[in-house]
Amino acid sequence: MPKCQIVNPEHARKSGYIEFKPIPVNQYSKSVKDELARYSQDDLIRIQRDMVIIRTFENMLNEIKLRGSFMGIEYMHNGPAHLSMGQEAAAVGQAFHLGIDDHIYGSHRSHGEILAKSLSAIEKLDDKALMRIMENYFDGQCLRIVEKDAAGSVKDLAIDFLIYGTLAEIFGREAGLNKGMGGSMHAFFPPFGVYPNNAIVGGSGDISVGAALFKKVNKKPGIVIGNIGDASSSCGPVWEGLCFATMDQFKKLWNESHRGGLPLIINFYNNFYGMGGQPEGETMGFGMLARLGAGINPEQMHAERIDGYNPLAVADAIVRKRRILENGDGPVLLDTVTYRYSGHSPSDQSSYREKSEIEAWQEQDPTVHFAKELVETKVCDNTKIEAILKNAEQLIVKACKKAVDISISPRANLMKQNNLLEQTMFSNQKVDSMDPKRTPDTLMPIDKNPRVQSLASRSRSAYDEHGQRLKDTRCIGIRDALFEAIIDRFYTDPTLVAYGEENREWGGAFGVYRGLTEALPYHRLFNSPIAEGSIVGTAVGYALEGGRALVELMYCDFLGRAGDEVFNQLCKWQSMSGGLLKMPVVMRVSVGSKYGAQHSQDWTALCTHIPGLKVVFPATPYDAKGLMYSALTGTDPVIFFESQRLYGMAEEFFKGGVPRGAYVVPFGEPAVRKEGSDLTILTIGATLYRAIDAAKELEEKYGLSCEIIDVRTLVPFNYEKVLESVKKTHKILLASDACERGSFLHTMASTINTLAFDELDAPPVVLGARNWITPPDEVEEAFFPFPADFLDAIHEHIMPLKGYRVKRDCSASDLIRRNQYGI
Ligand SMILES: Cc1ncc(C[n+]2csc(CCOP(=O)(O)OP(=O)(O)O)c2C)c(N)n1
Ligand SMILES: [Mg+2]
Repeated sequence: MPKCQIVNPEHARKSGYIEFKPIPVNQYSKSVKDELARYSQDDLIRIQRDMVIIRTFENMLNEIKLRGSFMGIEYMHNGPAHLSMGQEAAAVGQAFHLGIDDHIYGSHRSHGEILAKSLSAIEKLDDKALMRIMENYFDGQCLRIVEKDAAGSVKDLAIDFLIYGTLAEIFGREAGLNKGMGGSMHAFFPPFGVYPNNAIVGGSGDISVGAALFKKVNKKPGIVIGNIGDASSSCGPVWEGLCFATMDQFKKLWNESHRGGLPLIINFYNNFYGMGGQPEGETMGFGMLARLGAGINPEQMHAERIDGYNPLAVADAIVRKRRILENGDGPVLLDTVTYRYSGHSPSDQSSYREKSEIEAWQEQDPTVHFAKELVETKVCDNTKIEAILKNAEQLIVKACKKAVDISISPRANLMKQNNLLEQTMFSNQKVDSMDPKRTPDTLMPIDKNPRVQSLASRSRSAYDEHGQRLKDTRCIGIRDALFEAIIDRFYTDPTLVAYGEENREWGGAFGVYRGLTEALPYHRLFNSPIAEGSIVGTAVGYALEGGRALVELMYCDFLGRAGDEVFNQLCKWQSMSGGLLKMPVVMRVSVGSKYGAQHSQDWTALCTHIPGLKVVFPATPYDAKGLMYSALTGTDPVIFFESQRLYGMAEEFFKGGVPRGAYVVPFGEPAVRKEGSDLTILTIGATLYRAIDAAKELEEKYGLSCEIIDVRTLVPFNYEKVLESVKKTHKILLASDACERGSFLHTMASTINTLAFDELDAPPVVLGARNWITPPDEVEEAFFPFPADFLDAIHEHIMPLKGYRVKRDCSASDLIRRNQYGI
């Protein structure tokens, strides 16, 4: 709690009522005639054209999915196609007034939105800009295919590009908008302001908030719209996103220069169904979706229900709501009424709804009714309306022929070495500043920072000049080393923001950020709601827009709360975009101790299992600082593990201690902490220090010389040093604090087996924590691997230690027993 906001008991205990304002429901009542002053004839015809292009596009996909052919073009499409026939007016109305700088994020049902927003962008861009976009997009790969038989204007070419690029993406072709790696549910095209569409229901609910945060923090033009379905209104990421988006601090605490609400519209395309369940009337209790905004903030999110069957009603709402956002009074919630005629997907038999219901909506079909109004108002005649349809069919047939033809539209060859996915799972770039032209907003010169000054007098090393071990409190610890790297980055990269729970006044849960509060304005360091999903999801959105985010989840035990954001979003957008987007997000998590079952697990295995994440776990201050530099100058998502046991740990290994200036510890290279010849011990994180104690005992009592290797980085990892060591020692024990079952060490052990089987005298042995809950601190010795466990494991499974008696049974039969019980 910032000290400037006093919690006054007199105010808090006063009696009264909260009052709600009426929520507008379908208040727009103008006709085309009424709007003739606002829209030119061309505008209105274009609205009709865009709706019809979308309808024809979706009809084509429906035919292909259901019958394997469209207008004589045969094709089997096995992938998904969530179609939006019936929803065109909502998408076109929304897109009409949006500019290139306005970004939309969407869902699995977003073909219509991609086309609508892009058609609107094509109209607004001049020929030169359009050509530049098409030529530069993946080196013109898509353009080359469509320009061969181009005959019309540049805008016509751009429309061909859009329709072919979208369809080729849906069919998984390399010339598709995302190199065929996104497919139907994830296709997008940033140059026209179309940002990632998400197959996870509600996925854009927090990602779009992060995108709006980026625009606000970095003063970028435009607004963000998060388009999500009505059934996503129950999802955690959506609720967390709403809470994050409406934090009071934007309007109350952020500096004048950045004060005001997020430039964000959370728009629910309300087609009244999930797959088969009905949010209104069945699975939710809000009565009407627009009510949701009412409880979120005093502005009730300016929520409204608007008629998505009238493109002009939607376009009108976007203009009105944009004004609210531009006045700094956002965000806004829209409940856009619409309806899908097709099933959830083409295979769906619509058993959950009456045919008469579908027909009732079809009778009000916007493509028919709007056309009728255009003719009645003499905007155009029926011949024009028919020509629009004919033209749409020609466009779609042309694109479809090319997209199904494997000789014109091949798929990416993923069998070859260094293929598209090998190149794009990580972007592996080094970028000092994501916006080098700007100077970072800070509150004081770095050398005036009180923590920087106080650290100046600390020893950089754990040892004094006589080799005496100093008290940790007199030295730079891991906590300080992290701070040094982080504050330096804040003074280099203006886009860098850090947030999470208790990040500001508290200084981060474990004091890493102490001193940053004085240095940084609110918009660069702030407390988030206790909403881990949105902490990570907004960071994803922030990065997709071009910024760098450093977020913290306190304990890695809370990873589950951000499950989808970590396991489906953070890790996948670089490759799902075909390498177009970068994901410079560093997520700090700590491995706890002393706090029992729900606060003390090592969940490295969960993260290393996910393709697309880099995972590091420093155990020394030198590495903590150097790895943090690597993480904060990289362009990939990094899960940065820290051990609470080690925050105060001083530098014992690097001669001269932690350097004062900047340096990088490259990802992937393990460190040999101690050389030896009889046995290799490989460790992750804090187990390093217990391995050192075990090695001492092994040397003193049993004459065994141990080589200790600290992995430092789990993903990526270079095995060379480990293999060299094994060639020398022929034996290896791998130890970490993670539960043994499913531990990442088993992957490492298996790789070592594969690569060095002939060198080994015994199988690589994995020593982890027991496969239990973490018990309380007082009895944790029975759980985590301590030196005696190292000796037990070595004695029992690698080499007998003369005269040694195991501390507890870890024989083969006990191993079998424990596995039989799943413990
Ligand atoms: C987290 C998650 N849960 C379930 C699904 C399966 N699923 C896909 S679409 C869908 C219904 C979504 O309904 P809504 O959000 O209203 O969007 P609509 O399909 O109506 O456009 C479901 C349950 C999913 N993709 N993601
Ligand atoms: Mg729905």
